[in-house]
Amino acid sequence: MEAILEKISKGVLEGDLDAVTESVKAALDEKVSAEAILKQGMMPAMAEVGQLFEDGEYFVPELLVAARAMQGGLEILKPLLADEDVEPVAKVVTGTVKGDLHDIGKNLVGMMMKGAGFEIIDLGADVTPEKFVETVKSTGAQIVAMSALLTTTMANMPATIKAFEDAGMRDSVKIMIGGAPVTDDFAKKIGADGYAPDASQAAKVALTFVS
Ligand code: B12
Repeated sequence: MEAILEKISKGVLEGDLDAVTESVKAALDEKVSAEAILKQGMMPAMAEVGQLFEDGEYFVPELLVAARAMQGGLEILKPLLADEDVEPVAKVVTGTVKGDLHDIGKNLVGMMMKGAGFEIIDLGADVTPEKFVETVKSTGAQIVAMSALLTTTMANMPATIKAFEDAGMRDSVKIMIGGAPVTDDFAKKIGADGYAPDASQAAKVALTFVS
């Protein structure tokens, strides 16, 4: 198991999409769980990519190919992390806030929530406050899950909450936030209803809103 997980890590680190998809498939054939592939193979590699970027050894092109390799692996794991047959417990609108293009963590949150029985309405990345509000209005979603990976775009989280207040909808929707720079303190400060540091805890927090 170690060797195949190492191959997956190396693939993400080198941005080698084919190596990642092939070794993820091989790991599943070896009966390695989707969770182990994600938590012990792909996520530590992505963290290392971030560190290399911070250290000035990687630049944006390396981030992009690593992200593409990570997304390729996630696509294969998707059906295993999200059980398609569950009756939806509530609708969740997911999106990365305005100005922010990071969507890997947000996608993972959506997959884990889907696995926990939620219906996901994904708005993608660079989502304006108005778009979040419009979508909740048109779909009747009960939960909004916002992601931000940049300290500069975190400010669009309170802006989105304000847009819900201005639309007179703040009391009819639960708003949860997350992303690497986001903290529980920040969530409390801006009046969000919930925060989670990772995707599996995000699904647990969402469940507390409906139980
Ligand atoms: C991949 C990546 C990119 C890719 C994104 C591709 C994509 N499709 O997502 C690309 C190349 C596009 C990119 C661009 C940039 N990036 Co970038 N990027 C990263 C990197 C390496 C990994 C992010 C990632 O996917 N992590 C893996 C996922 C699984 O983790 P995660 O997102 O944190 O999500 C988890 C939790 O946070 C949580 N979570 C996430 N969302 C939510 C939502 C809710 C509701 C909840 C409850 C939980 C939750 O659950 C997730 C799963 O467990 C990080 C480094 C890092 N260590 O984070 C830098 C990083 C975020 N990027 C950074 C920067 C500076 C940039 C650029 C400005 C670079 C540039 N000069 O152009 C641009 C900005 C573009 C833009 N406008 O958004 C900085 C941000 C610094 C800061 N403090 O603001 C970082 C931290 C790198 C660094 N160390 O300097 N980037």
